[in-house]
Amino acid sequence: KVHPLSFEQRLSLIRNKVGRRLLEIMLKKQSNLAVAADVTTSEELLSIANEVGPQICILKTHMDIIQDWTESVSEKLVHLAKLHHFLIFEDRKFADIGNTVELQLTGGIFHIAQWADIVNAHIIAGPGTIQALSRSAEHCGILLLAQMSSKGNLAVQEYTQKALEFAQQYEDAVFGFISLGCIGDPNFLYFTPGVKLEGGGDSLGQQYTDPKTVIAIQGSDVAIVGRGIIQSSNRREAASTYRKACWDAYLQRLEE
Ligand code: S5P
Repeated sequence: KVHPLSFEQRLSLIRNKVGRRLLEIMLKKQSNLAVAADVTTSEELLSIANEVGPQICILKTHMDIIQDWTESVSEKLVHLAKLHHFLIFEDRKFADIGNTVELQLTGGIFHIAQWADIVNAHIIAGPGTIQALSRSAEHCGILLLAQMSSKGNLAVQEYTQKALEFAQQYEDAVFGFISLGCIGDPNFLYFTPGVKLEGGGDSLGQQYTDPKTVIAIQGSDVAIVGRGIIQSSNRREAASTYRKACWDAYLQRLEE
């Protein structure tokens, strides 16, 4: 299942603009590391973005866990993203009917469509979810959840195949997947959460795999690392260690 193509070769295969911009950033920074900044204050979120910014291609946010969110937080994030050359991925996991998703994407207090480069969606509600996202956020690239990292999750077999079919139908808007590795089509990019150098898990079903397994063996393109970096006493150094481990794993995949 793991294809032999390099990121340079994939550039011409990705139809979505944001996907191509991401690949360019990855190649320039030699980074296929995304950091999940799962903290609850805007001060910490922004300081993480600044600390790990130079090492990452993506900062992944959960805006709804920030206790003091205001529009200026998103403005400052966008500023840091430009400064350090990374994309912002709001991990909202849209999962409702199209009409509701459109309101969630553009309305509320978060106005996700105004600042996120990438958003993601479950496929449980059918293609209307994707249609809504691509219509109301033309400049956002979309990732579909094809597999999950948590114990007992239902995104397996036919469900995963369905996600691939949906993506192929909306290739202008969808450029990749949340998955455990490559699920078969090199025209998409694969983003894998549940990554930690030491492996293991947490008390709520998270299951960790190391970067080398995820990228070199399972064929994922971008590793999403949260607590492995966020809970480290030196986040800058941890991000640098992870960036190198993930990029080396990508180079190793190319050699095989
Ligand atoms: O299947 C998934 C999908 C996602 S997007 N499993 C996940 O863990 N995630 C997200 O990745 C999760 O919401 C969190 O932000 C991050 C993993 O964080 P960590 O601290 O466990 O590395």
